[in-house]
Amino acid sequence: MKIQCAMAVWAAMLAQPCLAQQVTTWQLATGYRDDSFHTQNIAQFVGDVERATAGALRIELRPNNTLFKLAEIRQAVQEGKVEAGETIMSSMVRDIPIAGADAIPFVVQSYGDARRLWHLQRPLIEKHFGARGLKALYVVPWPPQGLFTNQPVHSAADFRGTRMRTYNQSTVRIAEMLGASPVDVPMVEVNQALASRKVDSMITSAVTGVENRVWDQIGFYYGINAWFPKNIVFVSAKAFDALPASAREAVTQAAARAEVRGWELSEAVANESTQELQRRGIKVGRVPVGFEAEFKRLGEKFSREWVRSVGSEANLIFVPYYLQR
Ligand code: PCA
Repeated sequence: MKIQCAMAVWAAMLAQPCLAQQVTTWQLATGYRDDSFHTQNIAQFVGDVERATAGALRIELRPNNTLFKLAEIRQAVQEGKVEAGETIMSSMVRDIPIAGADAIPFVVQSYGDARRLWHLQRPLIEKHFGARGLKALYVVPWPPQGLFTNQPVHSAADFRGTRMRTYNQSTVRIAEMLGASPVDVPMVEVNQALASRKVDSMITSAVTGVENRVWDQIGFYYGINAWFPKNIVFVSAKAFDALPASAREAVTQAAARAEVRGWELSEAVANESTQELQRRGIKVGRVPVGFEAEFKRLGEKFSREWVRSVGSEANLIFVPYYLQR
């Protein structure tokens, strides 16, 4: 009996340190695959946070649309169904129109431009996120958006009656302007959609082409640098505020590092994947000059429509953006 008592005391003492360390677990939902460079960057962020908090904050990654579909993730975090998430900013335009500023054709032409745009867009995103109980952690761009087609392109007329894969409002509107039918296909299903001949062309990055091994169906990639869309990683403000100050600091610092690392990764991946497309037999080149001019005119039309629909917040970004040039 005595021995049993002593053992119980020992067990309680051993258990103490575990009880003292309260572990918080968040889930982080994303619509992209584990092997996407964005997801790999999130995995490093998660590792940094776990290390810096000595395991007190664990973040479980839920990739591939398994928890929520990409376009539903912001709402799910807002409603407290999941603590954290990643989505592409332009998927939020119905609710937060200014989030689409990075998907306007031919405004941003380089990573430097993309950075300037983000500095101007960030305060507005933070304001809209704040109003919804969300906290933005960091943002990383996709490589520039190019044009993939199964036939060589000569003019805008080539798209009439064809099917164009879309992933946001910009790609839908461009398909409409070109006279193509927009077909919404999540990034992780692009390969399948091409293999079953559901789409003839798409605007996306070279890395998305590589990840989906598009070379069996797609013959041409035109580096039109249409825009640099960004993914945003965010958390419910309630979940964030519930952390002790030291853990909040660890998350903020790991997020700042993830942003720097992600932008570098994106640029490196942009070059590597364009080369990979070429190695796989895709013809990589520029669109004919005449088509480029037609396409730029569509881009201007798109910009006018966008500024009209977004209103005064558009000026807060684009007046300084063009003045800084
Ligand atoms: N890939 C994602 C978004 C932008 C990109 O380059 C996609 O095609 O859905």
